[in-house]
Amino acid sequence: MALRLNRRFFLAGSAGAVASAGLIKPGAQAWAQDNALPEYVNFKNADDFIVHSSNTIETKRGVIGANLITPETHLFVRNNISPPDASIVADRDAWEVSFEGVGEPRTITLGELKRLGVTTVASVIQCSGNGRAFFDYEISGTQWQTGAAGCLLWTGVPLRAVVEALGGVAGSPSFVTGTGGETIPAELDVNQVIVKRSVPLEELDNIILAWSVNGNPISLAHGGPLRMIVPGYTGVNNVKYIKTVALTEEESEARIQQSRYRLQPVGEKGSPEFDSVWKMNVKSWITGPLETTTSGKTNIVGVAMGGTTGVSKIEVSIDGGDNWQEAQFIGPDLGRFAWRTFVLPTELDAGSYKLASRVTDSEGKVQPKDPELLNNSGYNHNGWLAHAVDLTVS
Ligand SMILES: Nc1nc2c(c(=O)[nH]1)N[C@H]1C(S)=C(S)[C@@H](COP(=O)(O)O)O[C@H]1N2
Ligand SMILES: [Mo]
Repeated sequence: MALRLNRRFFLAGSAGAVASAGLIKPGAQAWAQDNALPEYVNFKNADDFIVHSSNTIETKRGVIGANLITPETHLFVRNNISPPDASIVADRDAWEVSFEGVGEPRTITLGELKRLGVTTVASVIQCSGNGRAFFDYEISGTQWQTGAAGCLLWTGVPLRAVVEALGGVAGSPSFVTGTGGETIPAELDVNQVIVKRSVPLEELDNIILAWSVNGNPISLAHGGPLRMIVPGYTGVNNVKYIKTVALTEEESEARIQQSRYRLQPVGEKGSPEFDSVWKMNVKSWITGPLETTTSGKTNIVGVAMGGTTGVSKIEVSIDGGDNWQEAQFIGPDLGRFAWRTFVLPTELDAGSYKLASRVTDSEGKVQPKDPELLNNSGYNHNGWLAHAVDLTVS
């Protein structure tokens, strides 16, 4: 089953396009077909993942279970371009980051950054395209289901502290623009492939430059030695291997900002006139049981998030949304950027069920039945119906 799906996704999806652009090495096709993991993520277990391509690796739905914190070993992987060489994590403290748009612009090593301040934030990292497979129209790009998301504890220096140490904000910028440290092959047009994302300046007090995740140095796969975390914003805004942080008047000129990750209507091309994919939205999904189980006592579990707000209520339906029961959040609330896990303890007789979940955020916003915004590239799907699970109990 997994093999068949992967093959279909590979043939129909983005991997082919990326391969033909020369961004992944030959052999990527083999990875996609036998579900083996590429070398740079060899600390993960292939059985936990759906390998769409060597740079596009989805966590299987059930793997998240009722776990509040996602270990790095279980986190999905997405690289728009091949990651840098592993040598960049050999001497982490020597990694250099340039700061621009501040009173005293300069380059700082990670070793020095570690002395400027430290904090920890629990934040969901979720690809903008998570749930793309659930739109009912055809969309090119990775057919992510639920597994391009995790919730992790990121530790690093608040960007505000760095800016203050460098003489404060210069001029009147509107954006924080972060650039990734990948080496771009000389034959490629830098603007077309560089990961250079801008987010509104109002995030200056939320952003951290993180060197550690869940208590360990961040792996190369997830952006080590240093990653810009923009809590509550979709994956692409959380730039890995952060090399330059600039406070800018304009949004990044790169294609990844100008025309990609835009919420244009179906059939239209992405451009700056449409909203950028920034804040995540209210969303939940069930992580178990999936497909089949035996009758008797069972825990229906899943994850629920507000995006940038807390959550206040979670409901579960076993009949496809006709009737709802209130479920319980599990464990501590790690703040508005984290997700919460939930459980509905129940007893199921043999039969067919359609399990759905619906979260309400702390401002009273209810997860919609259908995706909030139909858009050409299939971003931000948060509809509860398409995320429902068909379960057979025997
Ligand atoms: N430097 C850099 N940062 C990046 C990317 C990238 O290709 N290069 N991909 C982005 C995208 S699209 C996503 S979804 C997340 C994936 O993060 P993960 O691989 O740690 O799960 O990283 C984002 N940050
Ligand atoms: Mo992404």
